[in-house]
Amino acid sequence: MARTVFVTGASSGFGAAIARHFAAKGDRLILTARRIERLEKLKAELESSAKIHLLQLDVQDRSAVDKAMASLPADFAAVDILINNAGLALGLEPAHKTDLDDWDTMIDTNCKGLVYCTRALLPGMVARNRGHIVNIGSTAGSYAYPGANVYGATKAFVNQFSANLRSDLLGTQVRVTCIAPGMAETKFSLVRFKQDAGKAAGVYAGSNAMTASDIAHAVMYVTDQPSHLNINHIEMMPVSQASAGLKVHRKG
Ligand code: NDP
Ligand code: 8X3
Repeated sequence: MARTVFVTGASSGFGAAIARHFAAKGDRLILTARRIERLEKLKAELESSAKIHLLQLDVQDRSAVDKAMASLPADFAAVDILINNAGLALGLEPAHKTDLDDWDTMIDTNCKGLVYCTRALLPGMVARNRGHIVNIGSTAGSYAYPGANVYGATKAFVNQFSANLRSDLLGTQVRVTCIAPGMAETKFSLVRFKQDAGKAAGVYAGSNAMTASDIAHAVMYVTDQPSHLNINHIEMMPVSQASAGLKVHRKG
């Protein structure tokens, strides 16, 4: 049976790949992001295989999130799967040199936006006793690296919020999964380095990084499990990436 899937940040990267994978199964999709023209292109690509509803949505805007959910057409209103994917990193400077506005934006998007979307759709899932929330975290939420300061902290929030949701939802059939990828080649670094294409390309050069489709495969795996089974957490990295030990700064 076709599922109704709500994807945040569907205009690029993981979100667009996730949309393609669900569309290939014939699921109904609500695709959201700020850049509506990109969503329109994706809809044109996918609408031969899936029913698609687009919403221009900035997840940082709490009242816009509430209005968007209330505006869903009847055949899209009973959301089965929420993919909380919209997010970003801004900057890689040490904490004492960062732009505080960048920190605000990351917290407002990666934490508050994710919470707003979850809170808006969760009551319906609980009432129907059916649903799945898939949160896109990051290895940056578990492993510290220089310049990850607030970005990593927002993803640690995603990880713990996911675990805490499971506690609250015990006794219901609503599932929660956190998928925490390491380095994957998308527009992520272009956004982080504020459109500096050279710097962004340098992140992935020679790394054989993961692709957006790799992450979409993981999303399909967790959402295709039989209904008695909850995959709590998936951490995934390219083989070329690993946490490689603590560093010591020595005098002299
Ligand atoms: P992209 O930059 O390619 O895509 C990010 C998506 O998030 C875009 O669709 C963008 O849409 C959307 N977005 C950003 N801000 C907002 C907002 N305020 N409201 C609504 N949508 C928003 O990056 P990725 O696909 O790589 O990133 C997707 C998620 O994966 C993020 O949460 C990121 O932190 C996480 N991640 C990425 C990794 C990587 O290495 N690429 C690794 C681990 C996690 P628009 O600008 O049109 O609004
Ligand atoms: C993105 C992965 O390693 O760039 O969340 O922080 S990393």
